[in-house]
Amino acid sequence: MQTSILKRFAGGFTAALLALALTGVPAGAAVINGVAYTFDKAPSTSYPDNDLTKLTDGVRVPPSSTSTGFADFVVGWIQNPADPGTPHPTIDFSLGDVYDLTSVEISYALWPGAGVRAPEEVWVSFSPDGVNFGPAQAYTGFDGSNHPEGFAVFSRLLEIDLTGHTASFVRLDFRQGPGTEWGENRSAWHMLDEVQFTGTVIPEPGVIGLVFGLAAGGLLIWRRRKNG
Ligand SMILES: [Ca+2]
Repeated sequence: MQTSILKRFAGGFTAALLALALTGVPAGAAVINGVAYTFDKAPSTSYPDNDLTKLTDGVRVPPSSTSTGFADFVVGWIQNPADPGTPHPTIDFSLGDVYDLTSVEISYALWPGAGVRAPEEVWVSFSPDGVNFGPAQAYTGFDGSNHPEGFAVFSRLLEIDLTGHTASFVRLDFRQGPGTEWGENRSAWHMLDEVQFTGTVIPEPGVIGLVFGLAAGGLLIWRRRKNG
């Protein structure tokens, strides 16, 4: 009986280690559902997000040779050519719980023929309360080049490693590239169609207490049965 419990425990532990080794993702890390978000600046009325659902509905731009229907999938902010430094959309995501984060996958929409290219970088910062955010870290790696098969509209993914960060709120602050000419990473627009976070929920102290309490209770019953 005792050996069988130990074996089962060792088996579970080995499986968790194996999952970590195979995927690089800690066992228990999963896509975070129910994420809500807000913008600091309203998107263009041509590419709005009135219900605040476009970035979390799991739907991305289907690659197409025409732009028909493109606006249904994307949220877009147009740059002011006279002041190309602004506006940069800043988006605050509320994860709904405290998470040990693994990654964020940003899907950015592209329509190179119409000046919709990639951001230059995104500044990522974290908060426990949605008010006080830590220092932002800049991430690059966006690719604003044309689609290899020549589609007019499509989207690309940038996955950012967030391991080591614990937060309930994450801020993404998009930035445009430097220079004076539009290019692959100097877009007339910032357009996004999906943002997905992955992480492991951190149980609240009350829940941890409950789990330990149940485990202790189980041990007590087992001992009583063994001795009885
Ligand atoms: Ca979407």
